[in-house]
Formats: sequence, structure tokens, C-alpha cells
Amino acid sequence: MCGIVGAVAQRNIVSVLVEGLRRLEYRGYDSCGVAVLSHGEPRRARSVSRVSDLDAQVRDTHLEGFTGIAHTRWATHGAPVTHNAHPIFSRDAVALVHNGIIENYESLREMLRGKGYEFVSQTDTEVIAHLIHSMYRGDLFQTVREAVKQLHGAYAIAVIHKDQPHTVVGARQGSPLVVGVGQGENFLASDALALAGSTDRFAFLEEGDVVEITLDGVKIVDGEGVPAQREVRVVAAYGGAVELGPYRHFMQKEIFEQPRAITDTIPQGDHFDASLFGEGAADVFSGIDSLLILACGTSYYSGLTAKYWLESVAKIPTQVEIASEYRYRESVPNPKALVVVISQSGETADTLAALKHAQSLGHKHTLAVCNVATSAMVRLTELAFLTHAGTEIGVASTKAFTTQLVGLFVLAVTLGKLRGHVDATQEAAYLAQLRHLPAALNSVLALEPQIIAWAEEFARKENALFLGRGLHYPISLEGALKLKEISYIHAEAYPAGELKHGPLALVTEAMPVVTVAPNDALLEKLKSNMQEVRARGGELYVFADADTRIVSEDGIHVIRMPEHYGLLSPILHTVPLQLLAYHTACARGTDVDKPRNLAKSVTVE
Ligand code: HGA
Repeated sequence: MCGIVGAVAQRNIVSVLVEGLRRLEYRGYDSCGVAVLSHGEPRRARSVSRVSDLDAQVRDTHLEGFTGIAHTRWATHGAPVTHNAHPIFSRDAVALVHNGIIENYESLREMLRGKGYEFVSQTDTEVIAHLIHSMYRGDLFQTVREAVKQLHGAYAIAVIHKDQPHTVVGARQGSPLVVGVGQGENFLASDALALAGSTDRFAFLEEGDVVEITLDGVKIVDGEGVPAQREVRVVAAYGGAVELGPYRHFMQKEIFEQPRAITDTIPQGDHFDASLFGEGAADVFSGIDSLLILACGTSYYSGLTAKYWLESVAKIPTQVEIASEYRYRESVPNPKALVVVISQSGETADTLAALKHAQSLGHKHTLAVCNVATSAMVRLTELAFLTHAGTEIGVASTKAFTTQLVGLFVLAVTLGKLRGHVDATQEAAYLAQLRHLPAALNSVLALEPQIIAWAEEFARKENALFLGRGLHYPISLEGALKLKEISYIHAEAYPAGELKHGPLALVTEAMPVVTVAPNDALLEKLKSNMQEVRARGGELYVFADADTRIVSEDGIHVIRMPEHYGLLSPILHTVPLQLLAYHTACARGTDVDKPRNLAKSVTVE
């Protein structure tokens, strides 16, 4: 989703800004741009192509300046065309970049038109630029503080004014923005990754903050206008994570990184302990009577999987809800419920809003399962479990999902122990299974050549059904999501028992049916469902545990998974579905890491 970079320095910062955009490319975007103050005037370059094209433009036009802002745009208001690309100008004095959505932009536009401002884009963003221009009286920081009071909606902005050559002003409400602290130079960015190579010291802005960066200073006021200090933290190890190495795409690299990511996420020590979730977790856990999990997309599916674990291992009632639905519906709050929010980035706008909504309803106990320690979500929740997936660049989530599952399994066992449902022998067995998981994953990854052969066939299809039962139903949902996200094949997932209640009508020889078939208590039921498909001429592609005795025959293709892996089996069964989607997309020649219309950090509603 949109990425923002800003810089004030005593050197030409165009290359820093463009490199920052390159590092934010993984978030997904459809156009990009950069503006600098050059000899007292804002100058810009914009592109509806890639950042590499923008880079060529700035070199060709010798765009140079010591103060500037840059942006990758994922259009919400107005098509992805050059005149809508940011930075947006107001009367050649103000240049502004924006991440988010201004909900009252229509009334502001009317008001500003009344003052003689001409609108040249279809963006909601343009009202902010003109508003700041109209209110400017010589102090950009003060102007932005006043102007943002009139905005409804979500924003992170960075803005420059031609009369203040060594100043960038930023503000955030609902969208992320960090300050990068340098020596004699300072930066703003949507996330710290953008500034790798320029600084490793960051201050994370709070909701409502307005910030001014100059050559030698950073000034922050909070939403009430009160001067604020935000702790400056060293955030290291961002540098090399964005290298592709020997892989063809980041998604492939990230699929193969899962054994390592899971090893790093599995807690050390011989016990599942509440302290893994933060200080005071034991007290919180002993006072709760249920869980409410809120998430979006792939993270929602990890929540759905966790519901099975939490109810079977910890015997604690668990509700899982899509964050964007929860935040707008009237629900009945239960102050004794633990609210669990799940997000790779910790900045997912809908999940953040759902968390705040839950808090406003009186939910005191909150836990984030998240991959970014410095994210808004981790800062807003009482407790946190950090996954150690490392930077995930591919838009389609892989290692973030499986490490979330590890975190949620640890939560289920920890709660089970505290509630007296997991004894020491069980605990040791769960821990041993977790520790063996990376090795088991390696043997699943070794199935890649067989999956490539299937992918060649899938690439010619336009529809696919995915079936799973019980714990593996959410995994079939995740498999269908992966396939549609990156190969653009229409895919739907069903709990296999639902087949006869509708989707069976779709089954013909043209409809491949992918089946997740672990050797669990539901295997015999699943086999019956498979027969229902075969009887209608449907072609089955089955990921079957080796001990299921499901064999390949006419119309049934089988890839053998390692032995059944008990409660952790969903983590293993996810991986071949990721590989199937990946290789199908490769065979169709899609832009695997940046699928059309999608973005990585979904920081708008
Ligand atoms: N609403 C603005 C910015 C969109 C955005 O933040 N995307 O991530 C626009 O459409 O230009």
C-alpha cells in the first residue's frame, strides 16, 4: 500500500528518496513520485510505471534537492494516472504525499473551490495540499497542526513548502509514519525498512502526532497539541532482508524460509510459559473466560485454525471475526474475553480499527500476534507474541502465516496448561512436536517437483475448488486464497461436508478439486466426499498423509505428505498449497510478488 519517504539533509537526497521507495515497493503500488525543493521551488517527477522508471526520469531531468518527499501510491480515489500520482502540489508552493483516505474530502473540496482553488486530480489527497496552502501564514508546522484538525479519516502525510527550504512536516492518524534520526539530517517514512542504509535510529509516532524535521532537530506534538517525546530506538538487521538470493521470486524464497522462520518463532526453554506473551500475562490469562480473535485475510485464517486448537487443547470458547465486519457492527462486549488481533505488519488498518473499537467497548485485555515489534498494534495491546518470520516482501503471505500458527498454538497450549487441561507429559509432547516441525517442513518442501507437475495443469484452468475438514478447513480457505491472489484463477474453499449443499453443482471434468487429506478422525468422511466428486466426473488433486492409504487412480491424483502430524498438521499442509499457487502463477506468467490490484501492508480501510 502507499509508501511515504521524506528527507532533510545537506546533500542531494533524491537517491535516498528513490531508494526508500524501492524498499517500499513490496507493499504494492500503482504509481510513484518524488518532489524536492530546488532553488526555492518544488519540482517533481511522477510515474505510472515502476520505481525504476521514476529513477530514470530523475536522472534524465537532473532532479536534485536537499529537502524532499516521495511516494508510492495504491489508488483509492482516482485512477492510477500521472495527474493523480503524488506528490500533489498546491499552487507551486506546497507539495504533499498522503497515505490513507480523507472521508470529508467532498465538503472540503467545495469549501476550497469557494476560495478559488482549482482541483487538477481526482484524489481525496488534493484537499489536504490546498487546505495547508490556504492556511499557511509562515509556519508550516503550525499550519499542519491546525489543518489536520479539519480532516476526517485516516492519514499519514509528509509536506514541504517552498518558503521553508530545510523543513519537512509530517502527521499521522490511522496510517503509519516513523521518524528516522540521522546526523545532521532527518527522515520520515512509512516504515523503518525504507531507510535502511540511511539510519538505524527511529522514533515511532503515535496516533495524532504532528512532527517537524529539520537538519538538526525533530519536534513532535501529540494530538492535543502538547509537545511530546517519542523514544528513539535502534532498529537493526533490516538491511539484507530484501535480497532475493538464488530464488526466482520473494514468495518462493519466503516459502523456503519457513523452517528457519518457525525455528526462530518457537519459544526457547522447556516449558510453555505465560511470560512468552509479556509481563503480567499469567494474571491476564487466569482472569479470562473466552477469546475474541480479530483479523483480516490470511491472518483471519490463522485465527480460524487457532479456534480449533484453543477449544480442543485449552477448552476455552473462541470466537473469530473479520476485523472490518466487527468494527462496524453492534456486538455484545464481554470484558472477560481476551481480544487477540493478528497481523503480519501490525499496521493493517481494519484490524487496528477493530482493536480500538474493542477497547472503546471496554475490552481491557488485548494481545497482538504480529511480525513487527515496533508496529502500532504491538504498541496498542497489553500483551504480544512476536513471530520471527523476518521481512516478508511477497504480497501473498506465506511465512508470516505459518509463524502466526506457531504463535497461536503456543497460546493454546499455554492456556491449556493454566486451565489444567494440559499435563506435563502432554506439554513435553507438544514441545517435541514443535521442535521437529522445521525438519518435517523440509520434507514437505522436497515435494516441489511433483507440485510443479500439477501446476502445469492448473495453469490451464479458470476455476478450482478446495476441500478440507475440521482443522484443515481453514487451510483449504488459505490455499484457495493463495491461488486466486497470485494466479487469478477463481478458487473457493468449502468444508468438505458442505459439498452436497451447493458446490457439487459446479463439479465437472473442468473443475479441479484440491483436497487436504490428513489422516485424522475425519478421514473416512472426507473419503466419502471425494467419492461424491469422482461420481460427477470431477478431478481430484489430493494432498494425503502417507498413512491414509489414498492412492492415485483414474481421476484421483495424490501427492504423499509425511506421516500425520497431529494437531500441528495444518502447518505442514499449508506448504504444498503455497507451492501449488506459486508454481501455477509462474506457469501463467503473472507478477507473483506484486499481484494486480493488491498491496502488502493494507494501511487503508
Ligand atoms: N487516497 C489517496 C492515497 C491512497 C493510499 O493511501 N493508498 O495506500 C489516493 O487515492 O491517492
